[in-house]
Amino acid sequence: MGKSILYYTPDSPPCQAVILVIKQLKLEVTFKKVDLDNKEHLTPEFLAINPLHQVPTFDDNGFYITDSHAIIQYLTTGSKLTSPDPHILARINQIMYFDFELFRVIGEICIPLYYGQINEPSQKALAVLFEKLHALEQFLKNRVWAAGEFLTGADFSLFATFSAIYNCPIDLSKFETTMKWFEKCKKTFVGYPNIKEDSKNALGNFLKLKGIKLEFKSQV
Ligand SMILES: N[C@@H](CCC(=O)N[C@@H](CS)C(=O)NCC(=O)O)C(=O)O
Repeated sequence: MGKSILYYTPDSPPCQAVILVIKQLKLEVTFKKVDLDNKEHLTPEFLAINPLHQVPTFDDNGFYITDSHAIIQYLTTGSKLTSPDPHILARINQIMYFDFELFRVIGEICIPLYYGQINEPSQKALAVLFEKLHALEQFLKNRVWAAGEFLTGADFSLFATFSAIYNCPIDLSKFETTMKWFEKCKKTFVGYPNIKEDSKNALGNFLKLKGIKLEFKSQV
C-alpha cells in the first residue's frame, strides 16, 4: 500500500472499526482527525474527497474510499482477515450489510433523542433493534467468529457497532452468545486498548446522563 491517510473521528464506531483493522494488520497509515463539531467535514476540501461528508474516509495515494465496510474490505484484501473462498466472502458480506443496518437503527433511535426531537426512544425502532440483536445471537450460536470459523473484517465492523449499543443504557443480558463473542474480540483485537475510552460513545453517555433507557415495552 502506498502513502495512505485515514480521516477519522475518535468516537465514531465506523472509524473505530477501520482503526482496529489497521492496527490488527499493522498497516502504515497516517491518521487525520476531522472535527465534526467544527464542521471540518463540510469544508470544500473534504467534500471534494467525500461528497457524503462522512468519516471514515480513506485516501490510498489519491484513491479515495468512503464507508467503513468498503474500506475494511479493501484493507483486508489478501490478508488473513478474509478469504478468496466464495462461501466465506458471502458470509463476510452478509455480516457487513447486517452491520450497516444495525448502525443505522441505533442512529435512528439515538439521534432524535440527542437533538431533543423526542424524549422517549421510538418503540418501533427499538423493536427493529431487538429483532436484529436476536438474529445476531442466532448467527453467532453456529459460528466461532462473525463470518464463520476464523476472524475476519466483519468482526471488526460488528464489534464497533455493538460497542456503541453496549455503551447505551440497555439490557443485553439475554444475548449471552453475543456477549461472549464481544469479550473474545476485546482480547483478540490488538488495537482495542487504544480505542476503549473512545468507544464510550457520546450517544450512550448522553442517554445515561438524561436517564433515558433503551427499553422495549413489548405491550406497546
Ligand atoms: N455507513 C457509513 C457511516 C459513516 C457515518 O455515519 N459517519 C458519521 C460519524 S459516525 C459522520 O461522518 N457523520 C457526519 C455527517 O454525516 O455529516 C460507514 O460505515 O462508514
